[in-house]
Amino acid sequence: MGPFPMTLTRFIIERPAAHPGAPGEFSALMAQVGLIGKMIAADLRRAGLINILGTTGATNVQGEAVKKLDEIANETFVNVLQHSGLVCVLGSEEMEKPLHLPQNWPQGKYMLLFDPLDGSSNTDVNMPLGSIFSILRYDEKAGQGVEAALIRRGTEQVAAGYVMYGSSTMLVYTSGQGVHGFTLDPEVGEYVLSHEDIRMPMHGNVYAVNEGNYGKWTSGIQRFVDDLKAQDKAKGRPYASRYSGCLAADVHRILLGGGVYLYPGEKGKPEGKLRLLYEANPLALLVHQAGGLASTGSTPILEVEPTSLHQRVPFMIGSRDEVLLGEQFVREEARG
Ligand code: FBP
Repeated sequence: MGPFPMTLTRFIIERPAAHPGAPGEFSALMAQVGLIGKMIAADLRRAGLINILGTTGATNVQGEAVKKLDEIANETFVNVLQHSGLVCVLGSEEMEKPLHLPQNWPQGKYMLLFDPLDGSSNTDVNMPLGSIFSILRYDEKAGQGVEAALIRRGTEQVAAGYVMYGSSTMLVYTSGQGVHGFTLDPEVGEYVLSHEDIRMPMHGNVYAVNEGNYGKWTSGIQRFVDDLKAQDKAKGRPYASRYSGCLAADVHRILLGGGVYLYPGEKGKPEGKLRLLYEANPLALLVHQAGGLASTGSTPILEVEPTSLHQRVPFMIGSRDEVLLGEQFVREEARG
């Protein structure tokens, strides 16, 4: 028999220094996040067979039609974490208000912000999907309530990551000491270390953006994307366009191979589409830990002072060279 596999739980327990708070609690929490990923992956694999495609008929706080799979994924997060005893507050893309879990108080030291199913336009067409999560330590500012406790800068995250539902299911996370990827072994039902200490290339050759919105962008972003598409072999251009419709999947590709993903602001909608607390912040922490950058175009995402649970933010993330170039085009536009 070969070497005993490095499972997610073993990895965390064997690296206590690399994990926040009591390693036991943190590894238990990550094991719960892993369980959520397994349960959602199982639903996705059978989605077309068990009548869970399509919409519920409801509209969420984002004003989007709720997919049945969005609801199932959200319920899976809530059900697993409320019985964990580890998490006392939850904030989700699918829930207008945070969910306080008094039954987990005061022993539950953590709070979780999450996008239960990222890539909603892919749910019914068997394309990649993800779940994105951000872990904070509970710290209620006197009298400010649980919502205020959740609305924190990205630099205050103790851990973050995503589960990606692609040809294989992968859990990728950081707790501030590097970025590590685990592949779910369907035979054993365990996450096994497959990508230790991921380092993002400083420079890539792919870009991911919905170019259908080109006409809505400001000139700085238009010129940035034009530059990436220029016919200029000497400058390693044109870049290849790779946009999957799933942020987690596009960031996963860029984390491993370099490049840039952007969802910019638009004329009349400068805040863009993506949500700061449970999409941009967790992915920004990951990418920074892997040597990349994440920006609004002018401000590092992790330094954006949040004001509300579901606030949106213009988003640019990826290899250092590409994000710095994107910021340069935005600055030049601002200089006029
Ligand atoms: P959801 O979390 O609602 O899926 O929204 C995020 C997202 O689907 C990203 O995964 C993706 O990159 C982007 O929005 C796609 O948006 P658009 O369809 O406007 O290009």
